[in-house]
Amino acid sequence: MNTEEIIKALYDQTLAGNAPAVLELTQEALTMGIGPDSILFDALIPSLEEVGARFERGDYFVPEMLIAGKAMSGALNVLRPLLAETGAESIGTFLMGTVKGDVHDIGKNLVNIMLEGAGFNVIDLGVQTPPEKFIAGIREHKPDIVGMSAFLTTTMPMFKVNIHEITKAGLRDEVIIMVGGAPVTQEYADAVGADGYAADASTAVRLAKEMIKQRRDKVLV
Ligand code: B1M
Repeated sequence: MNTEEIIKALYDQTLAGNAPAVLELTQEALTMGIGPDSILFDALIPSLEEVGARFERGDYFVPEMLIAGKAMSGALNVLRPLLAETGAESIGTFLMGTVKGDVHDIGKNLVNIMLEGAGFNVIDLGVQTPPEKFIAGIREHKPDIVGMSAFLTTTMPMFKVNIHEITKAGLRDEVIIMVGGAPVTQEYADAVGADGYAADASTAVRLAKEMIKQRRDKVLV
């Protein structure tokens, strides 16, 4: 198979939720010298976008979405060390979680991988994270940034609840709060009182670095 064929096969097999084939093709693509970012952005992510579109049209149901997600996660495990390859020193601690009521974690995991690659120490609270777990995480790990992901319009309001609870616990000034996830927008992030929003993993990394620098510069003035 040439590059184009293997990318197409990865796209098709992810769409079909064929985890063993996706794993095998990912390894084959890497052996051929195809970059991990190309595997991700040219095959896996577009395929999951199509899964979502089919779900919206009623052509796919939850089980199809689930197996496609599993196939993607398997490939992500192989790509993780390659995407996160770095010699960088830790530039800050990032506490991350998907909000309460939400089980989506592929996007969050991808952001984590890219953050680790950029030199962040990432503490992942997992999915369905209630406000008290964010608060306990802040007390325990003293992160520079708290990241919250939400992937459903019904779970996005948890950002506001979390920020309210963090404020009530007296911890709001200690941390930068960043939000993201497919349905989230800059306007929504502003409305709930977050400090930052990013639409994708690489923007999230850039913004996280910028916000940490701004905060440290402010302390030095
Ligand atoms: Co769900 N699901 N799902 N699902 N699912 C979506 C999100 C949906 C858009 C599909 C659709 O209708 N088109 C839709 C949400 C509609 C809405 O609310 N607007 C939906 C629905 C409705 C549901 C259920 C309610 C279905 C049901 O049960 N009837 C249900 C909810 C369960 C729950 O959470 N309580 C459900 C369940 C599931 C599965 C479990 C089957 C599975 C999840 C598997 C898993 O994550 N382990 C699943 C999947 C796979 C999807 C789709 C197909 C793919 C999501 C994904 O992984 N995308 C999705 C459709 C879609 O998004 N196209 C869909 C790839 C990922 C790399 O992108 O997640 O956007 P994304 O992450 C990006 C950015 O958002 C950003 O960076 C990431 C990387 O670039 N980002 C951040 C993420 N977090 C960030 C944090 C930041 C900054 C940036 O700062 C802190």
